Amino acid sequence: MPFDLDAWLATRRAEIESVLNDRLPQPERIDDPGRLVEAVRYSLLSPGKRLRPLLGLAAAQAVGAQLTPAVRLSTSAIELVHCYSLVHDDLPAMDDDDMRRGRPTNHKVFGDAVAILAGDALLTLAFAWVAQAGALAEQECAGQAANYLQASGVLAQASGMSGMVRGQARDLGEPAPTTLAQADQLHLEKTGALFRAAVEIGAVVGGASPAQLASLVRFGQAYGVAFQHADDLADNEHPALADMARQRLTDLTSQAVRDLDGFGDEAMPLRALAAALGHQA
Ligand code: GRG
Repeated sequence: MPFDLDAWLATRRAEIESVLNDRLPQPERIDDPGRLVEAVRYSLLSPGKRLRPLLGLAAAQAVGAQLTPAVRLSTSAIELVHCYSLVHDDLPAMDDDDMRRGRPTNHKVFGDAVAILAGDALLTLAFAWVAQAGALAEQECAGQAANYLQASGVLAQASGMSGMVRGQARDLGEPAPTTLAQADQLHLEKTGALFRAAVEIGAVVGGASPAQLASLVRFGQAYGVAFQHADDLADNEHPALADMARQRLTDLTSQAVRDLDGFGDEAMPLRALAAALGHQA
């Protein structure tokens, strides 16, 4: 029977939404000075595609792991980092956007100061969730915590000044890319680092072998760079590079699918996600 990506995505998305909603403080049960929790819930529970946690779950599945509460919590943590980056990126000091995910941006509703704090809270909560996931996994099976410690390092490395934050600094501080190589470098850091981390974290908490991990890291990196090329093409961002970017998108997604050659049917969600991205070329 052919693999039904839409059905898989709908099931996994519902699981991720439950984690996000249930694990955040519930406003009716807490005091919320400065409307910080309300601001965090506003952005995190707004309708995003949840692509990064989905990729994490798909990677865990690819290495044959059960999608346990610990696996779901640690992969959902990546959405917190992504959401923080969107809230901060939308601020007047950065992209100065009024709308995000079809709604007014966080700072338009809560003000700049609360939006900064909401982003800070999301980023720090992400690492709390990975730590809590490690404790949960250790209860399920002794010795698992080490994988979650490793996942936490992967998330930090990808988010910070050798990954996404570095890419944002490059984007703000340097002229727009005029060559495909420059665009690739920017995409690798600003967008690709977190996508790569999403796949790597899923693989690590899923107990990947070293060979599986190496293949999945290559997959995640190719997928992440390809995702940003597709996003730029859809937005007509760098028109002079469009033809080359379209070819690069095809090449990267084909490479990503080949990176999964050593995997069985468990990798069908990852294969289908990469193929769907390639169809945007
Ligand atoms: C502020 C530290 C800091 C970093 C910002 C990733 C980033 C760096 C900014 C996001 C701005 C942006 C629009 C980047 C382009 C591609 C991208 C990451 C789009 C949003 O991702 P989707 O399409 O969004 O997965 P949803 O809303 O579905 O989660």
